[in-house]
Amino acid sequence: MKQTLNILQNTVIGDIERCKSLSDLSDIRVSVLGKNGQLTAILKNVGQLPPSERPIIGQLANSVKKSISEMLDKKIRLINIEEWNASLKEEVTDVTLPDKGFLMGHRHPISQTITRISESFRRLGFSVESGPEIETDYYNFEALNIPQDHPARDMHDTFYLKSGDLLRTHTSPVQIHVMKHQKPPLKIIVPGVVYRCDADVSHSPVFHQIEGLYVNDSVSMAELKGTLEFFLHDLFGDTLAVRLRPSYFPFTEPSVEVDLECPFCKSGCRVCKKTRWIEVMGAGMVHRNVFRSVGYDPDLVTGFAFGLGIDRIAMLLFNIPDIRLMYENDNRFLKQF
Ligand code: 2NM
Repeated sequence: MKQTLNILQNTVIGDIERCKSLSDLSDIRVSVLGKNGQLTAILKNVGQLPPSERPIIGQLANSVKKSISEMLDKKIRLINIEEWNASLKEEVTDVTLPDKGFLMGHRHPISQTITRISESFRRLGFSVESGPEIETDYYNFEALNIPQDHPARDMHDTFYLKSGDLLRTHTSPVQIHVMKHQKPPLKIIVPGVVYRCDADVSHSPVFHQIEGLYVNDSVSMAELKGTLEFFLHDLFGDTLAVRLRPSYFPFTEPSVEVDLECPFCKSGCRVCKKTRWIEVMGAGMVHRNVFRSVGYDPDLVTGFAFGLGIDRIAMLLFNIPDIRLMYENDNRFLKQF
């Protein structure tokens, strides 16, 4: 019996040493130490031995069991480490492989246009201001010399809120806020989003405006023309002519429409419809009533103001055919700019 145990121990230890996988090790454990295993059978039969041999064989069998079990555990740890090392070797990253590329964000053409226009006016000493998009009737209309039943209110297609407030239809209410809080001289531009209930190829219910305001003593129409000419030449190139035509706005008197010589025109131009001129902005000398509503004395201060649609300028600068493209946020569109 002693010999059987020694032979068993030696063969099993040899088997374990030669073993290459965890599943083979598991097979060995079952066939030796399992319920019907070889060593288990021997241990079961110790009771049948003559009483003098029982303790010796019993002890030997138990120590063989212990050493086989320890061998198995040791080998399992070894194989685990080997497998881990092999997988590490396999998973090594080849840093010389080309990358998959990554998607870049793009500044929206409207943001780019706002930056360019603001930079241009900053060079003339204008500072950039902003204000709320939800306004009262007073700031959006009343203070701008547009009384309750004025026909200009119809042109504005206003979105009204349940509260009685409204979504600003232009950024001029910001100029009212600024004038109410600061004394002249004042030189500001206000870029921002505005809302009108209107939508087609050239109108979006949400669009962008920049309005400008210069208030001082003895501001002249000539300064207005010089300022706008500088700005338009800066943006579109200084070979293009600028002309003013008489117009009407409730908040300015006199008022003008500003045209720029068509930058695209050679012949048969779609942009200017063969007129050679594109209407780019509105402007004028600030109305005395506007100064009165902000508490300025219209006999002491003068000023000019102007406004332009950023979306239209962006469409001209980047050659965009439909205003709605700019509000869909389709990356195929955005990444072109
Ligand atoms: C325009 C055209 C002309 C304008 C007037 C004012 C204010 F607040 F000073 F009265 N802000 N903006 C103005 C003047 C806006 O947009 C076409």
